[in-house]
Amino acid sequence: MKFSLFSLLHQGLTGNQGWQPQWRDPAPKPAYDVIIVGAGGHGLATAYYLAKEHGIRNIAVLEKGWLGGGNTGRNTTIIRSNYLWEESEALYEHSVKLWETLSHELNYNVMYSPRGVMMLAHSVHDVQVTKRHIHANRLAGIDNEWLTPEQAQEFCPILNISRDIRYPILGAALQRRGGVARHDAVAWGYARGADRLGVDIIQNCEVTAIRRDASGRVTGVETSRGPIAARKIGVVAAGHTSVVMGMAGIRMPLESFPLQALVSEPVKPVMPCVVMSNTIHAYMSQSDKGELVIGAGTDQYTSYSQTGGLHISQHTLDAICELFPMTRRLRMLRNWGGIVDVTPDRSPILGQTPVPGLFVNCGWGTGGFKATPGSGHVFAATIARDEPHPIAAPFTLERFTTGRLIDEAAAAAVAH
Ligand code: FAD
Ligand code: PYC
Repeated sequence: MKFSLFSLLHQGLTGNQGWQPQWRDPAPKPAYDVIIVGAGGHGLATAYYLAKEHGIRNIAVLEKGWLGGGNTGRNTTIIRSNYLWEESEALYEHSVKLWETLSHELNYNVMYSPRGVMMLAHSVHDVQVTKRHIHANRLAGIDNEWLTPEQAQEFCPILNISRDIRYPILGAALQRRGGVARHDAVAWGYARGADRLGVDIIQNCEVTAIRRDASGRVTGVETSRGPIAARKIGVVAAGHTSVVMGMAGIRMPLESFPLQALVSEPVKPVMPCVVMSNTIHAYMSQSDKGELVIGAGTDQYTSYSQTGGLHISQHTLDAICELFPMTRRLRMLRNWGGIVDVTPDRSPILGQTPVPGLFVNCGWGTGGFKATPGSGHVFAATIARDEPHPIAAPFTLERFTTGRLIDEAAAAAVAH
């Protein structure tokens, strides 16, 4: 694969939708040890760690579109580990720790910026739930602290803490180690690292069927570029997991929803941190280019449309103008959507499946960008060893039959 450092993909947050850098994809080999379906951050990170930490280098990452053109290139890049349950704390904190050294690991600046993520409380219920998360996090050694409205405004001076607004701010949780990163750099950093270790990344190659032998074990895939054999297959196709897993006869406990975001015209630095409000369906940060990066809740209806309903963005902008009155005169530059696949408990599914040789990594819903390094790291170990990595073990598909769910609806922090 050839590309220049500056010919990064530009989609969603970075604009110029559909523009692609020029390079030559390798021709698919007849057989691979592992095929990863989906060249988003999670698929690329999985391939990178398989090659780097497990010595498996005969890998293909198959992508129906272009590298990082799915949710990885469309998200608002919030990183944090302030989840409620121990299982999730372990998974997301593993990821935050990897973020802290990722630029060095990949020798590529992913622009991880731990500028603090503040989550607002607007009702008594919000205050109770938020404080419960803070206590749980602190017990697990994860930083999270309660701020009064005045302290919240001190941390983010453009925040409106007037008591007269529709949803007054009663306080906030602050995770100082939370922050943002540059999404396309993450995709390209992992792609470049995997490519150097011998991984084939093949774009415009849609997986259309999963092949199995008489015993039921996977033997490869059919693609828009012909059949490709493989001993193991990892499906990492966010938003479309049900479609791909259906090819192996597995019905997934997932629903796909559009999730939207938008950016303003660039302005001088006004927003020093990330602020999220689940209750009024809006969150905001500022990119290094100066654009205010604004996100909404999910659409109410399932859909594979990468646009979403305009009324959702309208509602979000109403909320943003109330929370940050100085934004009222700003123009919006672009909006876009991605398709997120959501599980009943809002936690991901990570691990083996009933089909021998078939692995799945999905269900990150509105919150998988932050998990990219950790998810790839533990999923690679699971594929390589044919047993769940200890951090991934609670997130298997079986929890939907055993009932051992990991309910992170509140920690998702994005309205569903
Ligand atoms: P993707 O990047 O979507 O990669 C999956 C790939 O699979 C795609 O490129 C797709 O083309 C490919 N694929 C699908 N079907 C096939 C097939 N049949 N054959 C071959 N390839 C196939 N998370 C956060 O943590 N913080 C945030 O601030 C945040 N904000 C978000 C804002 C928006 C607007 C959206 C949409 C999502 C947001 N998320 C956020 C969620 C996050 O983006 C995702 O959870 C994460 O990026 C998923 O990464 P992935 O690599 O699994 O998926
Ligand atoms: O999971 O932190 C998150 C998030 C923020 C915006 C979308 N998802």
